Amino acid sequence: MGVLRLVLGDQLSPGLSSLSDAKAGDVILMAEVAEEATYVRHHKKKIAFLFAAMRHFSDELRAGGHDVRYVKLDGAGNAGSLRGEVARALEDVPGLTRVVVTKPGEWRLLADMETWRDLFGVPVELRDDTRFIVPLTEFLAWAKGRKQLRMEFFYREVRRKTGLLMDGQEPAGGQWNFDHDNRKRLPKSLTPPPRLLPAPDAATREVIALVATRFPDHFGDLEPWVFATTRSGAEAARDHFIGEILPGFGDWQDAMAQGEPWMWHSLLSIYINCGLLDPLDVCRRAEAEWRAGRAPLNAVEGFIRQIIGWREYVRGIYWLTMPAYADTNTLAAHRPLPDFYWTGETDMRCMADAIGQTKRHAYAHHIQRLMVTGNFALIAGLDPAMVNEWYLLVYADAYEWVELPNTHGMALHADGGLMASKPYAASGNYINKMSDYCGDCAFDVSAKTGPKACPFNYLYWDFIARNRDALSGNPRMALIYKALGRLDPEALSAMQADANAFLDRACAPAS
Ligand code: FAD
Ligand code: DLZ
Ligand code: SF4
Repeated sequence: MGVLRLVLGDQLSPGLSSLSDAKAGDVILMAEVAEEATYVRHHKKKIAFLFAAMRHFSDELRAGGHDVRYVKLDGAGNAGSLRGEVARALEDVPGLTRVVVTKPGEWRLLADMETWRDLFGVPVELRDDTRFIVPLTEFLAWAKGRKQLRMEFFYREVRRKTGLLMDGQEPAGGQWNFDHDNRKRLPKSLTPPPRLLPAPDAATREVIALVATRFPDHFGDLEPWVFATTRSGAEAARDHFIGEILPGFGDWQDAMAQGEPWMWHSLLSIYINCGLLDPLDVCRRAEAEWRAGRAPLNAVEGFIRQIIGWREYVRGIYWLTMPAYADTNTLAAHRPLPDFYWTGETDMRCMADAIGQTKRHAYAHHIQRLMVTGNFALIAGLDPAMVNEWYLLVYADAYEWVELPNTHGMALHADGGLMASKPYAASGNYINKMSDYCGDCAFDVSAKTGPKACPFNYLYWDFIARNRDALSGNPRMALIYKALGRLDPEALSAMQADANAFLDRACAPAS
């Protein structure tokens, strides 16, 4: 009487709830399946990373004495879906009478799993994912009855709950948040530090070849390889970040520089989200650096806030609001995605840089995702469903529970302001302030209209004018609508005409 325990590609944690009572006679199923790789056409590097990490984790489980049924993508009889592989395992292995799985991070898969009991005629137990710091029931209790679900207040609760950066009842350093110290532009004299970018091992090379053959038309490059695919490799990346990079994380958190994809960011989301690293453990190690005097508080607080604040918060928002959340489109944005989101070929230097590195590495840091590609999508009025799909497939750390609230809510304001009290809309001025992109751009960041004008400038004012009904009642937008009122009507019309002409060209279907 054994149990079939399904472990998904982003559940590579030995402490997983579905494994907590595993015993002799049970079978752990892991499966590389076409359906998960193609329901959105994931970046080649993302698929290769996950398959390689899954293969290494199956070795870890076997070394721990478990019986693992690992189905490779090109394995004989691969059913092509998780559902199909569970059915095949129940058929092939005698004596399996139950299925246990930790709940997935995407609503579509959870909805599917909820049909499995009827489909297979055996009990299917869906267990909570306990790898988060705040159980969903706690988040739902926090959210209940609140008019506004602001991350900052949630974050303070998690600081108190975990004791991270607390001196008794008070926040360390006397402040909860040191963000105002974290908005520096990178001086020309400073170069970001070199990073630990592991070469692929044999298992990873095998998977890279498999992905190249099976998914040649998917977005993105397989080379150069930049990710660890083992737990020890992820731990080395963590230790390298915490020991060498973390002290600069705060100062340069919002800065961007041409040809510098990593800056002082941790590059750890990919490992945390698939279970190779534990989020609370990473935060405790970061705190220890501050307590030992090796990293400043603005860096450590900023880093910890992203993990125990933003990461936990967006997960709560996702499960609180799905599935209706994905269908909202409160700014009625309907333009299709311009082709340059796929090719990176545009004269806008900032967009070309952010999309180019996304193609190369399946990575862009937060400010590029929010204030370059996200900001463009927002002010251009791109269709949220298309933008969400893009973000879900291009980044190696993307699963819908984390990608959707960040894109739909934070970047696109498509949820009517549930997540962000005002849209993160900005003109070229913001990008110029935080980067060195504009100096080398074909467009002029100080020009507002005409063929040389920075598109972010006229798109920004077109966005503000277009959404007057939806946004002008927001007190945080009052100054902007005052400024709109002061604009010379002819100048505004010229910007609106430029915006429409630009978007008609950019969003035209490829011939
Ligand atoms: P760092 O800048 O070093 O931050 C440290 C850690 O904090 C990250 O590893 C991550 O675990 C966490 N973190 C930081 N910001 C966020 C956030 N807003 N939400 C959740 N966790 C956060 N993050 C994802 O993990 N997956 C996504 O699919 C994803 N999509 C995004 C889409 C958009 C439009 C935006 C604006 C942000 C998105 N983010 C996403 C959040 C953030 O950009 C990434 O977590 C971060 O860039 C990952 O790189 P890093 O590990 O170097 O992060
Ligand atoms: C993202 C992904 C990919 C590309 N492939 C697989 C796979 O073949 N097998 C698997 O178990 N999981 C895969 N995943 C991760 C799942 O899509 C992920 O578990 C769900 O989206 C829920 O977060
Ligand atoms: Fe981007 Fe405009 Fe600057 Fe060019 S001028 S890099 S388009 S912000």
